Amino acid sequence: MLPEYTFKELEKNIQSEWAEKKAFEASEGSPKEKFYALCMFPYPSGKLHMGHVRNYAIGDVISRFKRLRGFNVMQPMGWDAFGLPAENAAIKNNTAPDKWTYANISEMRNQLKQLGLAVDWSREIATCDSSYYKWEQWLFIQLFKKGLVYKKTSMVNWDPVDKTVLANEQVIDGRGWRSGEIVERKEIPQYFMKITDYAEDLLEGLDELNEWPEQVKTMQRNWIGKSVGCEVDFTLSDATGVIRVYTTRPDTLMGATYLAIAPEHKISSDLAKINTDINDFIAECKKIGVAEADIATAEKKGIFSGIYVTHPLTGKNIPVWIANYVLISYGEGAVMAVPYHDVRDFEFATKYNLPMIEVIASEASNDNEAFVGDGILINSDEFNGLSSIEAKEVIATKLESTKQGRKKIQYRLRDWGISRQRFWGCPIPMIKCEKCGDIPESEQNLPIKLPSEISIDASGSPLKKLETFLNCVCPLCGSQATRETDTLDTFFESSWYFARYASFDQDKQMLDKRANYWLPVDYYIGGIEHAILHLLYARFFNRLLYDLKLINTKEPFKKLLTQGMVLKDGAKMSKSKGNTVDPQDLIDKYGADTARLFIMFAAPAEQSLEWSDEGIEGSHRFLKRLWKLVYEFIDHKEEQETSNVIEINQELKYKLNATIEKVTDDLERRTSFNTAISSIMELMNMLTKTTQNNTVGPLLRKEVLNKALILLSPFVPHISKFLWEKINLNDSFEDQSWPSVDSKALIKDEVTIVIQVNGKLKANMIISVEMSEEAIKEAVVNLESVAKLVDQKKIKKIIYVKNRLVNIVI
Ligand code: ANZ
Ligand code: ZN
Repeated sequence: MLPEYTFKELEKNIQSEWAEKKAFEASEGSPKEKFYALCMFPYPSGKLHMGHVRNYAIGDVISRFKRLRGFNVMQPMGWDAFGLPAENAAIKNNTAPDKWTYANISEMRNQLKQLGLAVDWSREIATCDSSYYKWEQWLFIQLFKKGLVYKKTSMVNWDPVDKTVLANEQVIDGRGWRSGEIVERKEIPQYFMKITDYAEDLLEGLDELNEWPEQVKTMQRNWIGKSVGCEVDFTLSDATGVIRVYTTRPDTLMGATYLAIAPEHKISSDLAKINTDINDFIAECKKIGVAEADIATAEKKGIFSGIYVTHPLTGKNIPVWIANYVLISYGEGAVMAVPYHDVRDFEFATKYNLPMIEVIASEASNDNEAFVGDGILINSDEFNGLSSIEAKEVIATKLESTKQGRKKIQYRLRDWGISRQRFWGCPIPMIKCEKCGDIPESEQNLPIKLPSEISIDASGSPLKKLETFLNCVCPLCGSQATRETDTLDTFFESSWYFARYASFDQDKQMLDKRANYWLPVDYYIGGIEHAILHLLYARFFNRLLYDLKLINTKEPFKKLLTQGMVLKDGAKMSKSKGNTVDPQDLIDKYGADTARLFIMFAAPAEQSLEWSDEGIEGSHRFLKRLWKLVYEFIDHKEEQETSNVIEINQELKYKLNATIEKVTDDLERRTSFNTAISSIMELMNMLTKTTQNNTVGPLLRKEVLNKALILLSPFVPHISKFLWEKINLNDSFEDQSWPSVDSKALIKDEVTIVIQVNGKLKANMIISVEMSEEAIKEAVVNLESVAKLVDQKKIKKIIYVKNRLVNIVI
């Protein structure tokens, strides 16, 4: 009798067994090669969503596959637990952010466990735990001492009603999310990390990441934005100083007819003090906002500054304009304008009637638009006739020799502002002393703990009012001092958690030698939305840790997979669209194995996945058929084992081994999970058929079932283990390894060849691979269907392509 597939009870029992056996705890002492599989850790919002399920299902398939392949696998899990949503929820529900967060963590942990992930839960970390953030406070201090963390003033969003700083996400259409009031800009001192020191290394490192998607590497390259050019000094005509510009086109220097400087340039602000027109113009520019995209699309506007500079090569005077299209934050905040060859300068010069000189000859050039390409220099005196490439070199060298310029490499990447004026984050371990200034807390006082169970309201961080937190003693002079109340950007925590999993219980130092054993992460899986910031910061931190000699590899993630989105009715599944499917409902109704199978089968991992109820049903049906197939075998096992059906079905044996080969390649090299699953499904179909028409013996039947269950187990671990152990009563599934291919079985004894007459297909014939060419040709011409068509005497020649075709030419 066929027992029911009671997935709920079955999955629960198996999960308890894994927990009892500590089946997935990783150790460093194994003689096996290590494999570190990691999924981006979740923010504990309280409930798992389908995107999480997809992410963790993929990671789990990879880690289980690698375990079966004989690797010493570590797959850890933790919580990216600081951040704004906890603060907002705390304000809304009148609770403390830590309570809210820890309650969510325990709920989500339960849900994750129901998915049956092969996770080493003993290594779980939560970034809001002081045993974790103690070490980033320690790191902050080391970096501060090395000058890699520094303080400068910078702009924030200020809500004038709630009197608090707002995060960018809290500014909606220019207004505060709670007050609805127009947000103001305010300059306050903040801490920055010198990621720009690592720009070149972060760029070069990308070339070695050959297991990363090209798309992600391109996004990182663009973000770093390297440009090779030259800075040029233009002397003020009253000789009181210079204006330095950055250009990537020194070859066009003879075409520079004016300079354009940013409204925020020092010279602009100095002039604003004595000239009201300039002052008004600058005030107007500030309204556009500081986003580069806004500046690029805004109408070009400017005002003549009244001052002139001397052209370094011609000695002529050229005017200086203040222009809204020049960014203060890039290069020198000043541009040498070459209207004939630059789109923005052309638009500006046309509007304000400024002169243009054509200096790069081209057939394509005309007077209605800028010609921005390379070419041969004209109107450039001694440089005439040089190509742009030559002229870049020659002019730069000339400027260097007269000390009026120098070659320079420029990056778009800016230093990373890490201060947040929020409560629910890692306290910045700095102290403000009236005598000594900003100094780091002494290391033995770490961690600086965030006070717990503090309720918060909308009026900003409660740390500013908490005497017990604020008051401290200056570690340098011993006088009364106050603590920094800003906390760290939560990207700080997620930039090194992958290393901490290896040294999760180390309380004497940040990382120990176990980090060197496990790092780099061999396989990292997460959403494409983290392609730039998280992955760049993590690569940056990894280099900082490398330079502090805490780890000995530079890159954190060897292979990267960015999974696609989960869609429903063509739109991204999201709370705001109200089209979510709750993973919990799915698990309750069909079990984790069905959910995992559907998610892995419905689409290639990197593409978006369209939700489908029929797809879920289909996956569930497949598991029920598998269940039946195994029980039918078990029920008749004894009679089969004593029967004398001994025929070996060559075709099934071939299919089994071809499937093993395909699934292995799909998982190992192609990262193609859905095709792996469909080939196992085909194998199961063939087994069903051969069983029904009684053309498979018991030994092969058992072999196919056993091996297919192992192939399926990374996807559907519960049912696979359960059924496998039903077949092999005295063995444990956890001791099994991935099946290897019997290459002999992949040599087909018989092949089908096609038969052509004058190149046209006429028939098929099955031949034994051992038949000689002569014998095949003879058999073909004697074939009834061929004999009807061809008079043997008229045959001119017979062409034979081995194991493929016979072509009769008449
Ligand atoms: C003269 C010139 C002539 C330029 C020409 C271009 C074409 P990338 O490649 O992105 O690095 N530039 C420099 N600083 C700027 C700033 N703060 N705001 C706006 N534009 C600025 O861009 C470098 C080019 O952008 C520089 O080369 C400069 O214009 C402009 F036919 O200098 B060029
Ligand atoms: Zn002091």
